[in-house]
Amino acid sequence: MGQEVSSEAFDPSIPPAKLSRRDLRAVAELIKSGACKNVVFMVGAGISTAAGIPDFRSPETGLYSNLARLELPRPEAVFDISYFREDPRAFYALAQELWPGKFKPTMTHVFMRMFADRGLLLRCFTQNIDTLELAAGIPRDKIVFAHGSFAGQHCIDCMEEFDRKTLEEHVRSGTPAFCACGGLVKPDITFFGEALPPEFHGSLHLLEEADLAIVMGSSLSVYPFAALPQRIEEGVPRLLMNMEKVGEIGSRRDDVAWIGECDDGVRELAEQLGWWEEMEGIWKGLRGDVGPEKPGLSVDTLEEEVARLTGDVEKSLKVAEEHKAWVAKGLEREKERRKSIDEEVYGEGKAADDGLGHVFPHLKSKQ
Ligand code: CNA
Repeated sequence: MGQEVSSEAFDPSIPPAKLSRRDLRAVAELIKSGACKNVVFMVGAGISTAAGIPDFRSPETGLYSNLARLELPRPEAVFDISYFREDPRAFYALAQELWPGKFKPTMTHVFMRMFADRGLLLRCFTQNIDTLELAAGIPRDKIVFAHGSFAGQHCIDCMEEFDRKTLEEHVRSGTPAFCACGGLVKPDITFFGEALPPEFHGSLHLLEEADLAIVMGSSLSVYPFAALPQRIEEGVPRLLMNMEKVGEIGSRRDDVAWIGECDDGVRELAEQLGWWEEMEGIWKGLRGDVGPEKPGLSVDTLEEEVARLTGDVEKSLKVAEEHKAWVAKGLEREKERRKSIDEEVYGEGKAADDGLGHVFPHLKSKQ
């Protein structure tokens, strides 16, 4: 079970203004009073760990620590557009594991849907790419996929839309898909080195309209998303439900920081709101007969997958010699492109620090 913690930056003797206390029960009371009609959620990988999808940064179980054992120059490379151009195989291995339909929404996803069902959800800003928000029944127009998602797919060169079924077949067979122009195809997930989708920037103004903000399952370490809680107006209650204290939530009078598993936190809140029975019913209905929770992505599975993909890709490149030539040419082009960006950013003859996010420094992780 979780616990409320106060922030060192805030004098806990100062009473809250909107909330009766700084705890979950007080947040539930506020919602029940009818004062919250424009609720904003800001969520990250931690809300999907209970579904079996590892987050990035949890020690041992996180995706980065798993990927670190694969032959990547660095774990983040799996989401780096420059690396993808050079070698798409690791990403395709991951895509096969994360392809929508394999995982079921968690209690936390259903909790957010309960707000949508009641007309109280202003927006759910998610960093996740697993589309479990949609699977939970949250309407598409209430979700902002801040880092893109598997919901669309395009060529990374000519940006032409690619046929979904064909990409799905490629992902399933583990063979990178190429567009008619020769460019690689990837799902519309925003990689390091790419601009965030327009829907992210176009929705930021909504944060100012929020009358309650709930942050769940994020390390708040990837910018610009990490700065969203600061855009909530002063005086509007903000609730953090996370395994660890993150960001600056706890620094304002009406901040509540609850540390624990978000599924436990939402259950507690739902019980206090009188939503629990309905919520559990929806959750069970969505799970259907899926049986026991799918285990998380194992390192072995990923390693086997990358090994298999290596074989498959080589086979398919043998059959399609022009693809091989294209990959070699693309590599050369990419090296040239990186070199000229490095020179532009760091001066002639100077290399980039780590090749991550230097094209769009604001996307670079703090870690
Ligand atoms: P992160 O940096 O991995 O942080 C996750 C946070 O959630 C950490 O603070 C954890 O302590 C916390 N956490 C983990 N499990 C739970 C839990 N059950 N209850 C409460 N808190 C928990 O992930 P962020 O989302 O902050 O980082 C942004 C990246 C992660 C985005 O670009 C995503 O695309 C990317 N990502 C997404 C997925 C997904 O779609 N499910 C999976 C892995 C990474």
